[in-house]
Amino acid sequence: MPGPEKTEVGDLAILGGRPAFEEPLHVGSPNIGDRDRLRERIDDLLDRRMLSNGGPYVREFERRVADLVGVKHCVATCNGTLALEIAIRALGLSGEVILPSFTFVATAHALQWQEITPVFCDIDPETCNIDPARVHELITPRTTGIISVHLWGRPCNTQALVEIARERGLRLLYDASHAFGGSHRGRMIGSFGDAEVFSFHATKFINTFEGGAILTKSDDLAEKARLMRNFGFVSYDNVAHVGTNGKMSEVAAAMGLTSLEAMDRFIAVNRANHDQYARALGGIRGLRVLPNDDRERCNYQYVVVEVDEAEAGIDRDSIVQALAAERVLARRYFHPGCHRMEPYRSYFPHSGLLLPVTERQSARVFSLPTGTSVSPDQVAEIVQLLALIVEHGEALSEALARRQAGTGHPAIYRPRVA
Ligand code: T4K
Repeated sequence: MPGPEKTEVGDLAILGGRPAFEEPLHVGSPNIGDRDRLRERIDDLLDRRMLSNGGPYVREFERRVADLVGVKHCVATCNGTLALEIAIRALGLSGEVILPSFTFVATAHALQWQEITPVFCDIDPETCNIDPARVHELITPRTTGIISVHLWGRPCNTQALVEIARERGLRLLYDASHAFGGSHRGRMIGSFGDAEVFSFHATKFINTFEGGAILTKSDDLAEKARLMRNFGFVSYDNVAHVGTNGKMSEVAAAMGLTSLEAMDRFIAVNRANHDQYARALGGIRGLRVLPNDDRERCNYQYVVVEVDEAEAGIDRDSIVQALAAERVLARRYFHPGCHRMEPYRSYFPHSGLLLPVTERQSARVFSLPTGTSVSPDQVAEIVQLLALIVEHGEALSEALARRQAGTGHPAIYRPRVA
């Protein structure tokens, strides 16, 4: 139930008012498809006693995803990180690989985990994706590939990247964790580069509880990835490759198939929320929702707001803090950039000097709750809160600064939620 409407700055929970929401609103609250259908599938897989290791639901899920993307092979995995690790290994990446720092840390960890050096590249200020013009400068004799991320589902400059990869003999892998269901230049994401990787984690708009997939048109790469996903087993007692256990379980695939059946509805809800936020926030000074290309297909699963502090009179972190007090748990994805996280911060302490756009953008953006668990009324209320926060931006900033100086607590905290 929403709380009383807030009109005065003193109504804000950060200044002592009652929180606007009784239950926290999350970024990444899962979308759940038809529960009866899911239960039927779970009963079926329990009856058949086939729970993992390439059962019929995983094979069906792979087929459905491959068909949707229009790519020959889909290799489903237990999560997106393992999909990245396997793809990196199957592609034979080694030495140094170029990637954006402005991504979830899994993109970098998937390399470092295999003792491959992640080389962080700056981003384009508008798309927040890797800037192909900067990629050139980072190529050395040790570079073997590029991992580009379709951040928040917004496609990378694939044309420029493929040219660089071709010219310099590099492999090109996309981390498409956010971009399932999207298209670019009329072609589905998942079909670009040597391979692309999706995440089907609970927080993604299509989820398999935990899950991921590698998409590729290459028979050879798909074969290698399939072997690596299952310890390298070719047959019962014949191992042809070093491998890991990256298999998707049957129950995960059952959830995935059920999610896919509701995909159009999830996208419609995401899009309605996105458009409602974009329209309403367009009227608040210093805030804007990053746009998607409406001519393309898009899952609209992230609503990303950019804050112009000079115009808004308040910085991003103070806004996020004020929202958290209202139980709106906006997220600073992907602050502060991988280069400021360990072990990368210690390995490359000065890399921020080469990443000015990353540093700037990672301090300006935040993501708002959306998905099927957020209603239009709740969106409207979040917008009202933002309007009040910005209207009293200067006063709020001063109050927060005074409080911080008094307590010594950092401005951002992770609220405890039930
Ligand atoms: N590459 C990229 C670009 C990625 O974004 C990711 C994952 C990966 C690779 C790796 O894919 P996976 O191996 O994860 O498949 C979350 C997700 O755990 C992560 O999958 C996702 N990206 C990332 C963007 O978001 P955190 O650290 O923000 O998780 P956490 O626990 O704070 O959860 C996010 C919010 O979702 C919370 O506010 C609570 C809510 N939530 C979460 C879960 C799991 C729910 O309401 N229900 C749930 O069941 O990473």
